[in-house]
Amino acid sequence: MAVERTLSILKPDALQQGVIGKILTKLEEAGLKPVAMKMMHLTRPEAEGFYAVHKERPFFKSLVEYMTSGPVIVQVLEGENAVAKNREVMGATDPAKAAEGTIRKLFAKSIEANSAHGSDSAENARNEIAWFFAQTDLVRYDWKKR
Ligand code: IDP
Ligand code: MG
Repeated sequence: MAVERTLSILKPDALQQGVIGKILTKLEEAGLKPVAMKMMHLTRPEAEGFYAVHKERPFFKSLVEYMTSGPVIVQVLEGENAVAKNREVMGATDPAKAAEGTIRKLFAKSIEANSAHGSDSAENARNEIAWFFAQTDLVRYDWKKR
């Protein structure tokens, strides 16, 4: 399995609850390393653009309201099988259905305020990373040293 990258967002409820460190610990323990990271307070156009694939969904307006309701951390995670690994550590979209020990099971408030975002495919990961970061924002690790 190759080292790959994925886009991760720690959503407003995670920052509001003060669980950034606990979430990052879970991700690091799963072998994922941040290679770019920034705090943002998303504007409406940024949130609408990022979630454009969901614009016909009934929850779109509410999702945009929520994602612009407070600060977030947007980060690029790198590691073996990073896209699937991040989603595994996050757990199911609905915290009521998320597996024990997952980020969403532990911290999510609702199916909407569900603490974390993770890209769902390698192609979407590339597009989502490019939405938030320039190539020059990404640092490099020597994976042989781990
Ligand atoms: P994912 O984040 O697990 O990939 P998606 O279906 O891509 O889930 O939905 C994007 C985001 O939209 C979710 O993480 C959640 O914040 C919100 N969302 C998804 N389904 C619902 C819903 O039924 N009601 C309210 N918000 C939802
Ligand atoms: Mg999704």
